[in-house]
Amino acid sequence: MIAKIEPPDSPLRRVLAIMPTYNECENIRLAIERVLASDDRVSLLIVDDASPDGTGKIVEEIQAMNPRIALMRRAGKMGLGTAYVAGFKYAIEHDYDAIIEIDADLSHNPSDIPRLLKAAEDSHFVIGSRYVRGVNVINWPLQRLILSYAASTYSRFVTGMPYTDQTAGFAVIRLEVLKEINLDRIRSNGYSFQIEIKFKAHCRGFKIVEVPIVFTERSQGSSKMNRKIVFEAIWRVWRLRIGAVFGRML
Ligand SMILES: Nc1nc2c(ncn2[C@@H]2O[C@H](COP(=O)(O)OP(=O)(O)OP(=O)(O)O)[C@@H](O)[C@H]2O)c(=O)[nH]1
Ligand SMILES: [Mg+2]
Repeated sequence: MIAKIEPPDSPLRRVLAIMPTYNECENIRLAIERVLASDDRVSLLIVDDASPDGTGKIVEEIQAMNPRIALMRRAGKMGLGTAYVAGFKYAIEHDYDAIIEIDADLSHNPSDIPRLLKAAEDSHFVIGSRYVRGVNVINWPLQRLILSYAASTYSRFVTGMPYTDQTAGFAVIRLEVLKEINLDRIRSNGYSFQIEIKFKAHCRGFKIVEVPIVFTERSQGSSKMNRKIVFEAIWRVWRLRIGAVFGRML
């Protein structure tokens, strides 16, 4: 039985949206504009892994004119999980109240940010969920939808977490959660990173809620999803569960 932590009741004043990028030159301008327009409390950190298409260069130019944007450039493609961990550490160092996880490909609608932030007023972790009220995914081929839905169902079964969208990559996480988790022990990278972070918050007793969002398949650029990411998720959830049983994963 997990002891629940009291829900937070402090307002969110400073929020950092973290956006990992790899080859998003067609999307990045609009993504930046829309995230910053969504809510005045939001600043943006872009974590770019030396995108060969010049995404980092574009961000550098926009950033020079806007103090609400920060850019972290890494030497090469190191994966989504480590990009987020680097962003989480930046948020802790710079004293933000919460972070937003959001993709750069506009699959996550920045206009949903105020609704997610509202829910985070009395929750530690808000999942922007595709499956909490039916299936809200636009333009995915059926097999991709089945894979994603099956991954959530499988993860729910293995981890015991009740949330319908376990691999969701659109979320608000309050800093108290990130400070409590040992970020250096996060090992997963692809979809399983999203499961791992939820699992660690869940096991600590933080209040996690799902808020419905509509997810739209990217119209520009290409997906970084691959078989390795899927296989990683399949075995990683068992490792999380077994680690939790032996009390070693936190
Ligand atoms: N910094 C960094 N960002 C990454 C890496 N891999 C993916 N991303 C970014 O992470 C976000 C999600 O990646 P996507 O390719 O959209 O993956 P996905 O959403 O699982 O797949 P699709 O639904 O097909 O778009 C995007 O903003 C990518 O640019 C990486 O290795 N490093
Ligand atoms: Mg995507």
